[in-house]
Amino acid sequence: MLNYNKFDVDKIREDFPILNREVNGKPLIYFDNAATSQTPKQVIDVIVDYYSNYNANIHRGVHTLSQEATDLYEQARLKIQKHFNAKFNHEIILTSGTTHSINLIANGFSTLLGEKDEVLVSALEHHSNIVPWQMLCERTGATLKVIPMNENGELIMSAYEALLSEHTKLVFVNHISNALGTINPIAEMIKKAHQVGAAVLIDGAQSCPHVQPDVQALDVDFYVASAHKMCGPTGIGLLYGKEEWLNKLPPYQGGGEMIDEVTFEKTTYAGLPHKFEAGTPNICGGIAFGTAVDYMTAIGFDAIATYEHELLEYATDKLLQIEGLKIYGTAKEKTSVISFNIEGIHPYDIGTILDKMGIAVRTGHHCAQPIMDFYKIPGTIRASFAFYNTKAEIDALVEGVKKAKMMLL
Ligand code: 7TS
Repeated sequence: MLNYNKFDVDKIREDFPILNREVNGKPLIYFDNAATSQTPKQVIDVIVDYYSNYNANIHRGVHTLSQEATDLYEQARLKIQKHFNAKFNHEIILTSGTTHSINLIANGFSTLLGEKDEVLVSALEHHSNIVPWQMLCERTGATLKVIPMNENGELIMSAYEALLSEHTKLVFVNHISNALGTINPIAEMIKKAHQVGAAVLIDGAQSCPHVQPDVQALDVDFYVASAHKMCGPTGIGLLYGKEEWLNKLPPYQGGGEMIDEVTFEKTTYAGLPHKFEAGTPNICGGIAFGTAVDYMTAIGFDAIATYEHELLEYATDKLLQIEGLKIYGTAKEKTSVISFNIEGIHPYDIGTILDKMGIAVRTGHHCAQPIMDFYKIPGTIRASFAFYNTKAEIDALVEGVKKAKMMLL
């Protein structure tokens, strides 16, 4: 087990081989962490070990390799259960990621909603927490309503309360906005939804790299996330669901692993979590997800949050000194994401010049077009920081933006 007694960014950076590479002849500065985080060697080692030593299909072989792989996969589920403080191990469904998890729930609710029902989505959502619900509404005739936001990028709680009624069956909101970094008041929102009998799905894709959610304390019905944003591999993520809800929902995909008995007349389904895990899963990814959780826990989520907040304040202050630079998303509660534009310059042009300097940022609408429409902009430049970034890298970003501005104006 790792032991990081004191938060030491130089020591942490040694865990990330990719941070040693150059891009366009310059040391890589990676500020696209909200899209995907980098992978520490502890996680890479587990992936290499899996394919080198015990690659086998799980839950079905009596042979040693299959048993070893099954044990490690199920141990990973236990680690994830503990991390999110789920009451039961079988409430953790391993999926291919946030998008898969949301679609699984949206599909399940097709059987539970009707024309009089309403579902609420926040104005701050990623497309993957909008489109599956629109598809659900098309299938069921239910109505999708939007919880509005203010100029700072905060949800308007009085409007949320006004939208809630006995018709509201589901509320879906992200814990943290990927485009603006806003931390939403989800505990309060869950409580209010439950008062009218609505279930709540929290999209934790952007929160899990920064905080450790306690699903029981939150009393949330569904919580979803992707491993690749929290130091794990792509193609694996989780759906936490309360046991009673998961029992109520039908399976999403049919196939091997999710059945109890199959005949041509009738098939009965397996219990949780297997009912929702058809086919051969991402075995190596699941095991490595467990290691990523171990890794971040060893660094410490409190230490991560404190350090990243320091980076956020430092970068906000420095960037705002650049004339013509505007930050979108100025919520009081905010994580280490800065979306900005420079007057008169297209975000894409700045992003391209920064890349020439080895600095990776994301430009565009960040799969959150309604937010861009709200601000009447085509997109932003987004710098998103992780616990392995440094103030020196932020200085380089600020200098890079200044240079780009000079070149383009
Ligand atoms: N929800 C939120 C809030 C996200 O930020 C993302 C990905 C997703 C859902 C989808 O996650 P996936 O792992 O299933 O793809 N966000 C981003 C981003 O901000 N830039 O690239 C991907």
